[in-house]
Amino acid sequence: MGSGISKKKSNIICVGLDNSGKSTILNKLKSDKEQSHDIVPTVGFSVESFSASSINFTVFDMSGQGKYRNLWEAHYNDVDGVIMVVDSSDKLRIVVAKEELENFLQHNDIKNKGIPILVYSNKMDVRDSLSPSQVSLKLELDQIRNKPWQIFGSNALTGENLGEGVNWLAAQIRQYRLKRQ
Ligand code: G3D
Repeated sequence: MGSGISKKKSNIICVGLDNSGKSTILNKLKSDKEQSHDIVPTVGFSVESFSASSINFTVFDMSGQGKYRNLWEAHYNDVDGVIMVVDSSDKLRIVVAKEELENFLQHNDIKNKGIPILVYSNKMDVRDSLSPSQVSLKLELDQIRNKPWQIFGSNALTGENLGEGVNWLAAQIRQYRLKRQ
């Protein structure tokens, strides 16, 4: 039974403003053989597939460009988990990131689902960047009532803490599935 669950494909969407580090994170999370060394800048929308923690992830990588919004909103109805990437060194645009997260959480296809939200407080290596608890306060994560969430400080360049985050997400998705069976 366990393997049946872990083999089921999960749809993870990755959200975050442009330049937050989404492409770098996704490339790091891919297995070494799949890893592309030329990171292609995110242009609006791309679909990435990779596996981690025995769960297959399909990732919709979105940029902050509004014109692609309808395209990625179409994938909201079968989403199992969310990765939100925040640039912890960009203290100005974290306000915009908060608005994006708020809008996302209020979306009809999302608001009543208990899907897990993983937040990477990325670029923690940058001097004077915000700590994960500061980012958590700015994003008002404690206002999220009906979804499990967790924030991890990450450095996408070295990969530090990326695995921890994804393991948390994978465990949450398994629990969510078990609850609904
Ligand atoms: P995006 O896909 O969200 O738009 P990218 O973001 O993955 O393209 O990353 C944007 C820039 O931030 C890249 O730099 C990338 O190397 C850098 N970056 C990503 N994660 C980290 C991190 O954890 N620490 C630091 N210091 N930099 C990071 P360039 O210079 O290629 O634009």
